[in-house]
Amino acid sequence: MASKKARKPRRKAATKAKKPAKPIQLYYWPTPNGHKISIMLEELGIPYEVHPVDIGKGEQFAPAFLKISPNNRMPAIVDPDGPGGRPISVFESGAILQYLGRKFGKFYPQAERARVQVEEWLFWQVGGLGPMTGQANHFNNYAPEKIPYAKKRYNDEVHRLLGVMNTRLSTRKYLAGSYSIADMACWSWVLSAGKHVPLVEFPNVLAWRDRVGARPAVRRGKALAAEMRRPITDEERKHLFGQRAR
Ligand SMILES: N[C@@H](CCC(=O)N[C@@H](CS)C(=O)NCC(=O)O)C(=O)O
Repeated sequence: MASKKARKPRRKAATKAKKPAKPIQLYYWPTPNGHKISIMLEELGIPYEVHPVDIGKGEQFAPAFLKISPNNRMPAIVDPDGPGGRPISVFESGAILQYLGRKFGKFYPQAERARVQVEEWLFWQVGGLGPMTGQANHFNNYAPEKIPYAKKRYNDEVHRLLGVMNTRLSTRKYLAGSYSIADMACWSWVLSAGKHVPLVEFPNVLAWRDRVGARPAVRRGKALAAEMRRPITDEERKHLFGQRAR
């Protein structure tokens, strides 16, 4: 379970959006899925408290965390000041980004045409770039057996997805026109994808990676609790791999 010691809320730049009375509670570990939300919170400039969920130690299975995130995955949030002034918990990074975007009216446009574009690229990340890069990472780095077919299948798919993104970014600076939650969702995953596929083949993606990565909030979001990351031990593999229904 996440540490009982929540970190102090971080000071944020002023924003015109309405500020919550109470900090958002972020259940987090420094991985690409976690970064999506730490980046968004930094971009919003709102106070939040971090509860580390050490997935190597199996803290994602703690009953108290499962009440918030029944899929035993981080990230998750609790907004103590949810709809009707009552707390609300949200799991799944895409749903969290949409919730925060709606609540604070930033990085998630209301106009339907613009919103649809953001959602297309957000779901493209959640259903494609993230899982496929995750599988490439698994078969390239963690699978106990070396399976050339699996490596090729997922490396190829990551390559294909980066090609799609490269074409999209040939006519615009950001995935959905203006900088949005779709860019935040994809950014850390593109860093990860670059470990499996040479990004130099995708110059528009590279330029976008650097453009987004130059944003101070993105840097802060990526750096959040980075010191907690460590190589996975054999004991930790048991928590992370081979999970079945309990
Ligand atoms: N679809 C989920 C995926 C989240 C996810 O896979 N989180 C990983 C870390 S990047 C996790 O919590 N893993 C714990 C586990 O495998 O038990 C989301 O987008 O929030």
